[in-house]
Amino acid sequence: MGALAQSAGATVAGEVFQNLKEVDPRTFIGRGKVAELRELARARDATLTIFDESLSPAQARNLEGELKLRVIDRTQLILDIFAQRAHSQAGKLQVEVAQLAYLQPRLTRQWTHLSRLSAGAGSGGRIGTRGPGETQLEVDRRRLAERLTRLRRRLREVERTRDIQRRRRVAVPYPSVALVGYTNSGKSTLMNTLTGAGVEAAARPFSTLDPTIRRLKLPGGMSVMLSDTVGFIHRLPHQLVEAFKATLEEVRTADLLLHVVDGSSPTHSEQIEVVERVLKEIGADQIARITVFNKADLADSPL
Ligand SMILES: Nc1nc2c(ncn2[C@@H]2O[C@H](COP(=O)(O)OP(=O)(O)OP(=O)(O)O)[C@@H](O)[C@H]2O)c(=O)[nH]1
Ligand SMILES: [Mg+2]
Repeated sequence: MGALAQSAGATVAGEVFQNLKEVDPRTFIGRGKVAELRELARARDATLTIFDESLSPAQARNLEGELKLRVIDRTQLILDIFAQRAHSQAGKLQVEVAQLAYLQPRLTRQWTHLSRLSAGAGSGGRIGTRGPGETQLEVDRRRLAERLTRLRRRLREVERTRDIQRRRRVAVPYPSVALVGYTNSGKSTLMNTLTGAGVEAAARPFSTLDPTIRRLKLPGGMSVMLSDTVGFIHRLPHQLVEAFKATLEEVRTADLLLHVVDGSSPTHSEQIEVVERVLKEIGADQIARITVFNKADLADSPL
């Protein structure tokens, strides 16, 4: 989690953990933890709180009130990283759709919350709470819905274009092989080593967002089309999976998957499970798969 926050550009001032038997519906963490967090944040001059969980809109609002700090959750953090990394037009489009889809229910509830407040207040209290403020939220909500519709339409066009390109490739009788795996496992490095594609590879999560496809001639003489795409992560926001459908289509339609595993990661078994879950979610779990244990040079014991 700290690594994820750092890769988004944050400096980690401190971390607080809590084992929860039961989630506090109001603030997610317990009352005592909220106080502890507030003290720590103050002592370390923190300017942002990131929760490694999904917060409901109300919980985020209540926490911001009590901590007097901006609060974001795991989904927002991942969306933010994706937004920073998106370069291509399609990539940016996909991220914005995911961001707006995340924001939509939050705007709605905030709006109902405010409208309830103003309706319940006495006539004096209503001054200034009616009219522009409320209308603005309605306007925001409508604009957001319109923009989301427009962007989803454009995204469908991207999907269509990629589909046409894919059909063209299918017409060329090369089997397709897709690299899949947890983020930062080394997919792009392998792609570059095998094909010299020159894809950016970096020691941070989600370096790759856009698919790259290259022809690869196997030692036996047969050629395949090798594709490198976005990596997966534990609890990948479903808004992202939905928005990245066009990108993940490369995986879904592959003849063979190379599942690249970071063999040096102490959590590689969990990462394998995460990847298998996402593959199932996108309907790619029936495709033949070869597991590639990577970073063997860093692993303590041979795998
Ligand atoms: N030591 C070692 N490092 C490796 C190996 N393969 C990749 N790396 C490093 O691991 C980091 C991540 O590699 P990438 O190829 O960008 O990983 P990726 O799976 O494409 O990651 P995303 O696109 O961000 O999901 C980079 O710093 C690579 O240099 C390896 O076999 N050994
Ligand atoms: Mg990559």
